[in-house]
Amino acid sequence: LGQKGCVVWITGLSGSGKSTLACALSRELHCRGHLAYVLDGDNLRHGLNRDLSFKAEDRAENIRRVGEVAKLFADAGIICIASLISPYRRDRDACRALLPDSKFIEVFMDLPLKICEARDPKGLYKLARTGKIKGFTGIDDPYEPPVNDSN
Ligand code: GGZ
Repeated sequence: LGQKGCVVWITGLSGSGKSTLACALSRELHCRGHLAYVLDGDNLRHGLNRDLSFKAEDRAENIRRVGEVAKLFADAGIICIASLISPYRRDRDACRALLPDSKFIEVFMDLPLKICEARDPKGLYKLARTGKIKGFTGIDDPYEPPVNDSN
């Protein structure tokens, strides 16, 4: 017991399908008899992380907190699926460093900005393009894709 706990960390742009994948993965794992729990960035920003903005320091703090919580779930033997934009490599690496390498699985939703923007499920890209949201990831804020050093 407790040996199955790990963190699946899903990173990518807004609208790239992180939450959809997290939800589908969680359902599939439950069907197969595993304990899984989703930590979704957008949801957590209404509770645990309601005090945080989208400036770089606050994104770092957002990710740090979720990384710590995800580690607690993993320690409890649960497969924790974290879905956050987590745009900075440094912040993601800090979460990875909390766990043994085999217990932190990074998943990159490698979707071009163009497609995410065309989907625009919440109309946020449109607001960002027209300057009504400032510092939107992919528009006027950075996203650093993972580098896969196993290739
Ligand atoms: C990026 C923003 C922003 C800005 C609001 N930049 O697609 P969504 O709407 O539902 O999910 C996004 C969510 C991002 O929260 P995260 O906690 O995942 O971000 S991070 O890891 O960077 O801390 C998006 C919405 O919040 N949103 N303003 N300026 N996304």
